[in-house]
Amino acid sequence: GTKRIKSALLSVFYKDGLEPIARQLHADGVTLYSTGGTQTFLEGLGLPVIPVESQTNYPSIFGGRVKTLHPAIFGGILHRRENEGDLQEKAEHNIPDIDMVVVDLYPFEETVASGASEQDIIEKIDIGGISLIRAAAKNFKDVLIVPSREYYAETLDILQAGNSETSIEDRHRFAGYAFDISSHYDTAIHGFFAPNSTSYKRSVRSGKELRYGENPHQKGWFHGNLDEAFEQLHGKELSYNNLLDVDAAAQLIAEFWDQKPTVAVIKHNNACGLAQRDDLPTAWKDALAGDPVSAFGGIIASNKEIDAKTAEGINEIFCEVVLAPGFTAEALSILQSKKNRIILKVKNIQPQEMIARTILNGVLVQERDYHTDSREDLKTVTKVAPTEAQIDDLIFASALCKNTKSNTIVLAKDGQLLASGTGQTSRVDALRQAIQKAKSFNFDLNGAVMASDAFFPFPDCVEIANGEGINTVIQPGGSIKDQLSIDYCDANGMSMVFTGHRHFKH
Ligand code: 93A
Repeated sequence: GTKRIKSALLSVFYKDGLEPIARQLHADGVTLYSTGGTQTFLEGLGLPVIPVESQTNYPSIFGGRVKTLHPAIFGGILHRRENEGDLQEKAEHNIPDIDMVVVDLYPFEETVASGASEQDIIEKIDIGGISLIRAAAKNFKDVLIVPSREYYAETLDILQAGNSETSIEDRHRFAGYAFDISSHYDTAIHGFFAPNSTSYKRSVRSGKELRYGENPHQKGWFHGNLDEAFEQLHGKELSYNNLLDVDAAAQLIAEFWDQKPTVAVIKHNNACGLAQRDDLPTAWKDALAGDPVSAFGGIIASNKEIDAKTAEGINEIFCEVVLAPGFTAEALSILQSKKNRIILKVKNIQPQEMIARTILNGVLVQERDYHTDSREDLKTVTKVAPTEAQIDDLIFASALCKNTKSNTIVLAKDGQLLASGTGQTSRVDALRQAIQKAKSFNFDLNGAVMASDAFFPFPDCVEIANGEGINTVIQPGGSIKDQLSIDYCDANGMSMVFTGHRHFKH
């Protein structure tokens, strides 16, 4: 529960920002312990400080390489406050209480980046500080660890709000920060010593082993935990490719989560069917109609509880995974008739904020594309404006574009995906693929809308679209030749809106 800090050890490399924390602790009657430089700094502020040496009965030795590394200090942090034996030993060995540790590590990465000599870099490998961080974090039940000056602001808020009282939630959260700092620090040191080492592979392999990777001759692992996202109600273990498709399906259906009944069919990470209807069985039927050939072996995602009628429809085809916020008892028993079919009940779709993928010898990281185009984003650039019904289709198609591999063109009408071009090397190819596909399933493209994940560099796409009776277009805009596409639309009675947001997905 809640604990009042009685004593704190402050040992920081950069002293800036420490003053308000030290003053607050002092005002709350907290005893301050400290190492050499930090002690001098605090004394300069007129605050009373006890040097760690007076607790260890040892001087700082070897040029500061050993200053806090002593049982009196680590015992003060690590003893279990509720353990009789620990308390007895603590008294026997005259070990002080240390309820809070503030560390700011030797700046290892900064020293490497400055081009310093190897010897200077080695001296900046913090040993005592990293140990203090790990010890205090391990004992978060009783100790608050502030592992870097990055966390001073949050620390000060907590101290001020509670007069140096902390909650178990605070201490647990800060322990998380601590291991984030310590693992990052050690990774940086490791990177300096062994830039091309294989331990990255070793840590990658510590994940959950899958049957295989993308192909049977490749091994595969999964890192993470899907329990927060789904409850698996039935079926075999998710494979590497299933996991990729489930990710794509979950993210796509999340775009329509609070809307009317929507069903998506995913194949190789792209939607091959998507429909929004007043009832779920019809949404399923019209999603399947988008491409009944590709749907074979696909992943089906629904934004509403699956009922018996929908389940019967799904049962007519072979599909690997069905995911939905729920299943009626009858629907579940229908879907379970296929032994291997994976049935996932969605608990909470919360994709990672950061997207990482490996390239060559490195890792690329980016923020997720959280922007879903809405009415407020749309700017009509043509003389003719889209109708309300067309705007609904434009937004629907644009959300699909965002979740489809680039280059992509999505053709939709009346809340139904007619066809898309996926992952093509040119936008014109994507459009041609979509048109050809829509026609092969007997869709009439007259009055359909066209969405593009990125701008049109030339007016060719609007020209081709017009030839098929597609008369409404959504795209980000931003090409130097935008005006050519706009002029063509105006000359042919087409409407076009710009969103201002590109949605590449490579
Ligand atoms: O050289 S160390 O690894 N040996 C230690 O025992 C030790 N204890 C704390 N460095 C150690 N520290 C680090 O000293 C802290 O992480 C902090 O960066 C720095 C604070 O030293 P001072 O208070 O003397 O400026």
